[in-house]
Amino acid sequence: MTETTIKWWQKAVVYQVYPRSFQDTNHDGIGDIQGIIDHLDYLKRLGIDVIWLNPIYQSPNDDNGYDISDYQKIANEFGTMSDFDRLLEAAHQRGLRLIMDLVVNHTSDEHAWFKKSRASRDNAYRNFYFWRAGNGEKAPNNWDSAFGGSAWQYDEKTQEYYLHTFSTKQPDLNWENPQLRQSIYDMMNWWLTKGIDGFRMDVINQISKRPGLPDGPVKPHSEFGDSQVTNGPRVHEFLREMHREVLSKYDAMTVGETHGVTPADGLKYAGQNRHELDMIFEFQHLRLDNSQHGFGKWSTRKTPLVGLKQVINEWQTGLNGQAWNSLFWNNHDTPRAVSRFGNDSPQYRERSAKLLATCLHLLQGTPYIYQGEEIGMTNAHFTRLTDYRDIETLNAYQEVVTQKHQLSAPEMMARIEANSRDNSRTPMQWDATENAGFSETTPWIRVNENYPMVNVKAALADPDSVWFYYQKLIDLRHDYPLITLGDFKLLLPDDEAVFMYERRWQEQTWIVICNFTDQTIDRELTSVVTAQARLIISNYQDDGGNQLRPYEAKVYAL
Ligand code: TEU
Ligand code: CA
Repeated sequence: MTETTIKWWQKAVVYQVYPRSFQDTNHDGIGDIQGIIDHLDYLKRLGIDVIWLNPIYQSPNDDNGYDISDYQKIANEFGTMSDFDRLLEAAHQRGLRLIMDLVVNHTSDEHAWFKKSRASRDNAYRNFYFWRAGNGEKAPNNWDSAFGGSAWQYDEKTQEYYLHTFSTKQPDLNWENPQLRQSIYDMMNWWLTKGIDGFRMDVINQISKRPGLPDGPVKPHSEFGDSQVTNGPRVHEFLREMHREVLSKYDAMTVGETHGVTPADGLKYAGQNRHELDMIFEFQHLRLDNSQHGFGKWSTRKTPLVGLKQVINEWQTGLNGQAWNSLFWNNHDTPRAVSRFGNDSPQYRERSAKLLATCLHLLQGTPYIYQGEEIGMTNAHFTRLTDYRDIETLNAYQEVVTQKHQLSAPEMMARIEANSRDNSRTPMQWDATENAGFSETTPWIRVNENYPMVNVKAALADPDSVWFYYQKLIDLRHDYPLITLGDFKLLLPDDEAVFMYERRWQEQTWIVICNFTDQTIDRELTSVVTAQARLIISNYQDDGGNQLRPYEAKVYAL
């Protein structure tokens, strides 16, 4: 790849907006489209190129918009289609692109297709979904749902079960059915013709189910089997068809959300000549702190740095020159990066937030910033279950504590505090006024209590803030092709404290050095960092040489 052949999305920085929690303008406690329009200049000033919106379609909100009842309507609480059109135009006027969430593994059970599907055993929409007879008194197979319990729901009306790999209100679409596929492509063409710039595709590697829907291996601590719906036999065929029927006609970007993939899978989904997707979100780097005792994400372990470096190394080198990485520490399904990988104590919050930003934004790939990350927003640290809203969190508590008595309430609350998706869904902290300037009324979910300290207004008043550091990193990416194109080489792979790597492009070499601990440590750097090396960016005011101070990050051009 050279500077002239690269695509616009390879040079871009994406900012993820979770509309429900971004800015409320009509005083109902819920963020809305007007709230996004009001902050476009803010985003432009930060320097980002693309906005990704979490779902804003009509939805009964069983899973905050990931249960869509009409793909071509905007949810009332967010506004109208003409509000959306104004947003798109206002973004484009500022040179910002806008991509939408595409949720086509499932719909809401309130979608017109499902209502018809469920009405009788022999209707034109029956095969838009998976309907099966029970296995005696039991569900058709042993698959579990991501939100707990069986992935099958019995429906009285026609006395069959339907498949839902997420909540019971999110029936899985049957991609084996060509009519369903065509309906999806029509809808995608409709949005792209409207002028949107691409899609983030929800659980897109789950759309091809294994033929015959066989039982999966039973999971530890569970009566259910793994649904084994990822990377099914026809997924690449479907994606290529989608490319042919839709994506090939536009200059749009696509990023697939793909749990359970390796770099080898990444080459298939996002390989340059594969005609599938432009890039994918992989999750190996977010799985390293999972429970080792069958509780999945519900754990309080810390991510081991050596493992993290290994995973990132595999993706950086494995895709280099053949496919394209997406780079992210957090999103609306994860804890906040600074709380998870850094240190959210008042002493180190800003320093470690900048460290994480440095480490990520100097990698090869397209970086994604999740709203609030640019001011170092932290986990919510809620202590009461009633403060949580997320269906995954609430279901997990019921299952683990109330039904199965696997963990005590305080044990599970600690795990929820560390991992709940609500950690990243608390309202955006704009200023120190009530409700953090998000809303004039009580928000749909509690504001993080640290908003008087951690907010945009305070960040913009401080030239040394996390915010200005992100702005500088984004500028650097736009100015130096090395950041976009350079080869990656991991240095000190076994060092448990320092994440150090090299980027090389043409005649240039840069070195990135990040101390992931709260200790001052000594590393012999003079053999790598030559005397003429120029310091490009650092999160300390001066250069401490071989002394790496707590959470110090620095980048040199050799
Ligand atoms: O997430 C897919 C997914 O697998 C997650 O739900 C995951 O199981 C969980 O968050 C890990 O803790 C996507 C969306 O990003 C998520 O918000 C939706 O709930 C889900 O799909 C269903 O649409
Ligand atoms: Ca509102």
